[in-house]
Amino acid sequence: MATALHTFAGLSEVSNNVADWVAGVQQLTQPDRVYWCDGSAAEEQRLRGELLARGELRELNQKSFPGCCLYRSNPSDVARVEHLTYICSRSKDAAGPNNNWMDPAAARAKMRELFRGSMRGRTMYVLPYCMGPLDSPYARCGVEITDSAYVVLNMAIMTRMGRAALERIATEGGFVRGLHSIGDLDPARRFIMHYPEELSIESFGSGYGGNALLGKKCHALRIASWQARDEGWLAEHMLIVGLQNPRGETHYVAAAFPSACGKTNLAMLIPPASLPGWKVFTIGDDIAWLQPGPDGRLWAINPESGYFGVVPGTNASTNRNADQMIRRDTLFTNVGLTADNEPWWEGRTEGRPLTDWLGRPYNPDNGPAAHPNSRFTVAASQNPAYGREAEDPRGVPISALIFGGRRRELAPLVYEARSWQHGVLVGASVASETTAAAAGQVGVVRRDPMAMKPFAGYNFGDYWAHWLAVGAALKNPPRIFHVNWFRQNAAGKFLWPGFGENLRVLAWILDRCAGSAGAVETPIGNMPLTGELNTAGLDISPEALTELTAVPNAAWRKEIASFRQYLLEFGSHLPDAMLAEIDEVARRLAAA
Ligand code: OXD
Ligand code: MN
Repeated sequence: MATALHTFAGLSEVSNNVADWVAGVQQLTQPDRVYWCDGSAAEEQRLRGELLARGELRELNQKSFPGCCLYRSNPSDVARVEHLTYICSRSKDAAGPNNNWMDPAAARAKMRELFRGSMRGRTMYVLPYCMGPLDSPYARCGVEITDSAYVVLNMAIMTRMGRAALERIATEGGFVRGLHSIGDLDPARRFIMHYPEELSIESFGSGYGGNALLGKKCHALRIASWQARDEGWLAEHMLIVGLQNPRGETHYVAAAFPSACGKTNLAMLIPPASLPGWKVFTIGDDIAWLQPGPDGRLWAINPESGYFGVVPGTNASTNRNADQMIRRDTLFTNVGLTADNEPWWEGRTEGRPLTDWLGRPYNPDNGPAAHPNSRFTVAASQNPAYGREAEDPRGVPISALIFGGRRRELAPLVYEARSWQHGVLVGASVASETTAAAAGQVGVVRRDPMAMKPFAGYNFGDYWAHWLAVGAALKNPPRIFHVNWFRQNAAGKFLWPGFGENLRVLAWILDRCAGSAGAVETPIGNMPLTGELNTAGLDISPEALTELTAVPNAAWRKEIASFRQYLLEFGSHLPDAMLAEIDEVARRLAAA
């Protein structure tokens, strides 16, 4: 539906829908100024200059890190707050046991009081943005209103933000409304609310990425997953990567891993010297929107245009692409500093920390120099492995979907689901040790189906039913795999080298998709035949390989029994097909 256009403060054309909503928010929040972002480079420079002048941003060494800045967040505001994140659907059942729920009217009333006058003395920024290429039919738009200039700088990198997005909204009509205020950063007055039926988000009291950059987790995952169910597609917590084999053929895979489990590293993988001829192209590192294509395959776009990545651990040997990419025009959040005013983080091989992320003189007794969830925000196009197909409005065709978690024990290096239906069970079985990306205890195993526990905007039971329906409608569905790069032996040593060597596993996966690799059936899925996983040039003992591909029967029976209990929590929403699949796995384990 086309809406009328009219002139509004500094932007020549704007949708009436947006202008009316902005006026209402202005009245409620009482900012001193309203500023409409046009998304230009000059605007970014100006805002950056203002933050630098106010001391909210700090310029880093401009010789070695040109265009780079440091932002220090409030120490109480360094991660996503899942316990304060709500799905406010009309029915509690629709949100499911996997979400916190609040009645939408009650949530609106609560948030109204928090937002009332919250922008007094501040500038209210209006950010129109597009998730996905501006000319893609799969892209969706939103407008975020925020009182944080830091959020504006991030959103300018992470999304297609500004005039062009507003023009698309003006012709399309619909958009996701995101209202954000940092409030007083009091953790007791912090809430992230989602109203999926109204395509709207309200976030108060946090300036941290996942809570405040509303295009990312709030829109592109929680709201979009709900929209996707209504419209027949999938919004997933997945990287997208293109793999060109030595014969010059490129295939794309999408892979879901929980936060801070190496999605960015896998998306930018550097092929090891012992696997010559391979090339890797990053399409996305965190979110995939997957649509059934006219050819019966699943096609993917990356709704984002930048990376909001975990900094610690990044160096030339773990991720050379990221290491190079963040040496210019990068916004660092919560890292330490060297005496030369360079950023420093645990795992950085150059320099030494002088001050920590809080600005204190570095003292290891106080903890790490960089916060474990410190981040870089950087344009995707700076990645040396950037795949230009990320801008293709049609997206890229997906050959394989991969699920994985951080599991010290049990989960083998790789296995393949027997079918799409079994693959949905395999995806739902993802469990992982928690990381610093979310507030709370680190290192405890929790169930994280499809790596979407913090992000599915509705009842997981209905979500699995939707996955089953999407697969059933595909003529050529991708094959589904499960991987685990993080297995350890009894002495706590990693059994698999990971990083670039993960390409060996991806190569087997692609061979399976091409029908050229054999597999051995196990009760949990298909595994590489002996010798079919290329380990040439890899320093790995036969014992480690045996351990990596073992399916210990008693431990797996226990796992399946506990997973079955978990599935039953979804009651009548749990599709029968999931129970049939898990019973089949149990039967195979009993027969083995
Ligand atoms: C992220 C996360 O920031 O998953 O991508 O927490
Ligand atoms: Mn993520």
